[in-house]
Amino acid sequence: MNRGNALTIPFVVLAAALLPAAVAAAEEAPIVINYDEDQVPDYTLPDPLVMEDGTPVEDAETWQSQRRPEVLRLFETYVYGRTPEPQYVRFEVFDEADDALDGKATRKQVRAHFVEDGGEDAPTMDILIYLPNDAERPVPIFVGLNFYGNHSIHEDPAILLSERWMRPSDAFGVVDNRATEDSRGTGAGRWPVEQILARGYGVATIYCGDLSPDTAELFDQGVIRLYYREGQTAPEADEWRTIGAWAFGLSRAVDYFEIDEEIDHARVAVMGHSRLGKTSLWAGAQDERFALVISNNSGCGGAALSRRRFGETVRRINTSFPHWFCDNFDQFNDREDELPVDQHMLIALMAPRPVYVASAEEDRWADPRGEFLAALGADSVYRLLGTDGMAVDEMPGIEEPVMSTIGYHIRSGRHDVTDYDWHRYMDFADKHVRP
Ligand code: GTR
Repeated sequence: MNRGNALTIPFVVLAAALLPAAVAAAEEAPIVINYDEDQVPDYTLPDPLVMEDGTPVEDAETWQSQRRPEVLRLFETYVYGRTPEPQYVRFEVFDEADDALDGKATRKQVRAHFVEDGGEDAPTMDILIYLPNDAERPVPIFVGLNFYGNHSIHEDPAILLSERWMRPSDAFGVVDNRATEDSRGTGAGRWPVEQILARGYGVATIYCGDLSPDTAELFDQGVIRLYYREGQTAPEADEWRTIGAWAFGLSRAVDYFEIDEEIDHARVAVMGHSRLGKTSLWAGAQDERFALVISNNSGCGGAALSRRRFGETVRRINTSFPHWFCDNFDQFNDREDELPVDQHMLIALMAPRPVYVASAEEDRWADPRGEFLAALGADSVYRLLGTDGMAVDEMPGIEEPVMSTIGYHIRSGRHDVTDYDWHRYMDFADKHVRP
């Protein structure tokens, strides 16, 4: 660990000096959560097709060479933080079995090493992969991060039980921040592995905590600390935090897919739920090797428009999860209208690749309408690039999926990933990625 203790003293003094003012300010303005559509403030979205200096973007070339890099830089600087170029990655296939899941699948477990001789404490990332045995090679694949370890997504006893730090959870069999044997398969409801294989896709997953533990105290103890300058003890205001580190891991998984001849690295779909859906969008925005990007109930800081301030708000998310976004994002607490971007522009960064946004009716915290409007708000960029954009201009009804290049559905039920969601993602992939 390269934390310089001497450096922490001035920060402590500074924090002590600032604390009373910060506490007073927080007391003055309680965080208000709005669930009333009539109370959504008037707002104007920044136009994805107008440069910061006011120049209109009128052709695909200008989007690709000028506006797209500009928008990406704005998200890096003000929302998610800059991600460093990977310095060292080595893959070790530590498990390979062609008779997994009653002979239906080939299972691989691959460890990515991020330091040459890191010793036991070095951060590593384990990719769990299932490929359908009866599908032609190379096989297209869905990849996504999971919340409680690779062993939580299926009961297959051969999956290595994660030994990494985890958020406490009785339901997921986590005791003293570590997974136990009881944890196996506890997240399987969100990962219908056999159904995905039956439709001819592979599926790969990584525990997000391998990259960055999901807590403000330890978040830099995965890959982030590896990229600190000498003496640096925290990311700068425009540097990556947890969401950036998680997205980095997804890109490293694609690095592996590129060298595994059984996997079709030109047909990789990235899927994520909730905080990990924010991450799949950020990964897809930065890394154009993802052929399809899926956001499942990603909400604030994901697919939902920040300016609507419906459900979770920028201030609320930065207060509850100070380690997710870069520190510059705090400037927009209660000042969403001053953001140089909104989340429709994040979705536009996927263009012209297919992107799918999914909401759930009861998931008001994530603002389903705001998720739909952000997807719709990317339409002008998708059309400029010659695609059909989003086929509707009004929010569709419950379980009426839209399957244009920008896809969308809202299903009944709560904040979750269901078989309904997965089958729509596969329908969408059948149509756009594997026609
Ligand atoms: C909530 C958070 C949301 C969403 C969710 C999740 O507590 O406010 O932004 O990310 O967690 O990841 O399940």
